[in-house]
Amino acid sequence: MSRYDESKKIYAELGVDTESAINTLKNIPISVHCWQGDDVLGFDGTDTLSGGIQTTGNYPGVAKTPEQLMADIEYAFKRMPGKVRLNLHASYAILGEDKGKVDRDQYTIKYFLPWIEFGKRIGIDGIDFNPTFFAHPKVKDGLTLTSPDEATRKFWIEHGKRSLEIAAELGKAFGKPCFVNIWIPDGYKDIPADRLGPRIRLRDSLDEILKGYDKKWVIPAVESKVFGIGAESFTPGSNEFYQNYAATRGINCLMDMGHYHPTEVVSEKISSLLAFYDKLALHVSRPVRWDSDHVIIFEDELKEVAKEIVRNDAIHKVIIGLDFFDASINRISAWVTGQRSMEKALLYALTLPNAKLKELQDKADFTQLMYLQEHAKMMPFSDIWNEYLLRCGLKEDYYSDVVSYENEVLSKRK
Ligand code: RNT
Ligand code: ZN
Repeated sequence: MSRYDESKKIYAELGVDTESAINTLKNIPISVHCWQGDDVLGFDGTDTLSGGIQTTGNYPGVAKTPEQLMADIEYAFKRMPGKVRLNLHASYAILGEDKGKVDRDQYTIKYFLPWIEFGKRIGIDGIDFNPTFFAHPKVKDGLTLTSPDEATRKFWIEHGKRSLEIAAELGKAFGKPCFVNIWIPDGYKDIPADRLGPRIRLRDSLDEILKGYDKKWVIPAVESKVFGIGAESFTPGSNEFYQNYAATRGINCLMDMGHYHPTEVVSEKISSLLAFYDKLALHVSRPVRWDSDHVIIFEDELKEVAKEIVRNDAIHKVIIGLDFFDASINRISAWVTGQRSMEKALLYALTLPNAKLKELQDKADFTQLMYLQEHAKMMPFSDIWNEYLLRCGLKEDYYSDVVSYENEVLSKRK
């Protein structure tokens, strides 16, 4: 009997069907961000990241052209189990001869057609999209949609509109709605004199952007944040602001795991939103002491997030997007490690005796609840994980491939 067959029996004794766990996981889409591959720089002009976010490290082999990034994505995605989508930022526009002639307020689907072609060729589930409100000369005094300067606001509103138009085309191209996340870097380093003004401008700018978007093909969300580097004292797009905005406008909230106070956790927030929204979105990330966007690993908070998605029957309600960027290690490895960690966490949650645990809570049998939760941690989970990889045509070792790609491709880049 194989290790999997034996473990399957051990799980069955606990009331867990590993076959159904594996089959469910295969169909949960994970939106994988393109920006791990090039340290969030994009192709539309900038060579330095700004907007309060930062990559650290200078591991060799960073992708510098669309061709390189596509090659890296293809290599990484081939080693990711399950259903994968590609998450693009507007700054990844492939402008060709229009470079330097068109700005972000004029982008159209034309500049993303190579991405559609690429996505279809490598067989992904679809493309998600983000307007890029950072790392651009038109960010004035650190502000975009909240700027008191009308021309600045107008430019970024137009960029938001163009992004929703592009998203609709991306949705149509893959026959599945395109998820669009709006995050702006706006904020103040020191104590502001006016907190309401920026928030009113943000509300009104968003209303403009969202006027008449294609509801069939676009799923918009807003991402809050507590602070950014250089914008420590005030963030107009706070949690309260966006939760109220999304609720009153019929759109969605996106929660990034690095965007709350250090003792707050996103796993604790998911159910509160599920009580009021049909959908919610996540940026799965790993903050270490601050919003550091470390590569996600198979640790407790990630497991807790996965449990919330699985236990609350929210697999079709929670849009899972990854958001981390580490420039200090091999970027292909960072991508695959992160995506596999998300998959592991979901499989882990799917193989817990969830119904039994809930029953114990409802019966107030907290002694047995603690016992069973601890017992579950000792189950032969790795056998189920290996079987899942096998059925996806993969193996646990992706490191050897990472090393050969580094030797053959990455190390030859200048
Ligand atoms: C920044 C936000 C945002 C970005 C990406 C690149 O703090 O998390 O989501 O990381 O859009
Ligand atoms: Zn994020």
